Amino acid sequence: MEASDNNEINASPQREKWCGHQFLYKFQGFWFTETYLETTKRVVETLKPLPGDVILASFPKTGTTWLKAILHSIIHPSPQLQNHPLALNHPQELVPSLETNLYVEKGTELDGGNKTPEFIAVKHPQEARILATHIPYQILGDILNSSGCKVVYVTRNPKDTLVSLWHFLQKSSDVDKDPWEVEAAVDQFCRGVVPFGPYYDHVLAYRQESLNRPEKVYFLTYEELKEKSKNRVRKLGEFLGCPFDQSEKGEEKIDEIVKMCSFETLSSKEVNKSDEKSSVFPLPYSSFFRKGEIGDYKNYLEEKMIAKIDGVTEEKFHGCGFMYGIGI
Ligand code: PAP
Repeated sequence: MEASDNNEINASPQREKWCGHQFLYKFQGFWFTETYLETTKRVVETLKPLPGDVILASFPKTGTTWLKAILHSIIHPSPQLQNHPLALNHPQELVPSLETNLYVEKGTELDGGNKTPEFIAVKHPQEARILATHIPYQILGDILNSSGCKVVYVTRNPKDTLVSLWHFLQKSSDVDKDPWEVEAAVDQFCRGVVPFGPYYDHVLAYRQESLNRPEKVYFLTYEELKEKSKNRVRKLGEFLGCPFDQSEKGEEKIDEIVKMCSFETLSSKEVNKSDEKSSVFPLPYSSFFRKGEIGDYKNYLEEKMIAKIDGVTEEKFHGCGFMYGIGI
């Protein structure tokens, strides 16, 4: 870390009003809520990934819950469907997130703090723990590269990502009193002023790392996971060192994972339908499952909003040779 970054840790950060009477704070070029700014700094200061760890990185609302379910199913296969971990547990509980969950309560840091949850405590350095994060590569990259851990990054087209985020925010209590109008959401998203934003910088840095070091970072999109589910699950298995055999049995295992982790199956489980507040997040368990479709933004964004986001996508993604995010 540069000396100027250390100064930034202690200086008052730039801030901008967001919705729900909250402010977002700028740190190393990215925007955070007050809580996540603090937890992100603690992650950066204390996290030491182990060589066997798998880190699921994503911008919020791009498929994190889905990937949590898939990675858990690949790494910890369950022979029984009845007692399958995903039949009884929310994917957000099976795979904890660092800054939005584990580090929110002080003392749960992965440095052996006295509240470190049992299932996350280090048992064997080669054992795979699956941990999730929304922290940008620009901030977490050095730490990720300090160990042999593997990184899976999922992204989603910007318009569906924004619409999903907008819906998610409608569930939080303060938004009633201080709404986030769609137009303001589009404007802030395009300027990058959303939690963990700018979205575009977030995606591009992980993508670049996956191009530089494909054995370290696997990059995939929500849309290809929908359209080529079996192929992507097979590739994830290979990347994670848990390949499926080429036999009929291997195919069956992939089919089972695709089906178990589908939106239809997961969203029908009692644990995922529950309106109770989640133990890992101050929102109901059900808030992580809404529609799970490609192109739902068409039902919420006006033409001029679509054009505005597409303009930024063209400049940021297409300008870098990443031909993604428009025409979906
Ligand atoms: P997070 O980053 O806060 O953890 P994340 O899981 O990335 O959230 O995003 C939730 C989105 O994924 C929701 O999209 P929507 O608002 O457009 O519907 C949610 O419905 C969708 N989602 C959750 N699980 C699945 C799944 N198994 N398959 C497809 N989409 C899913």
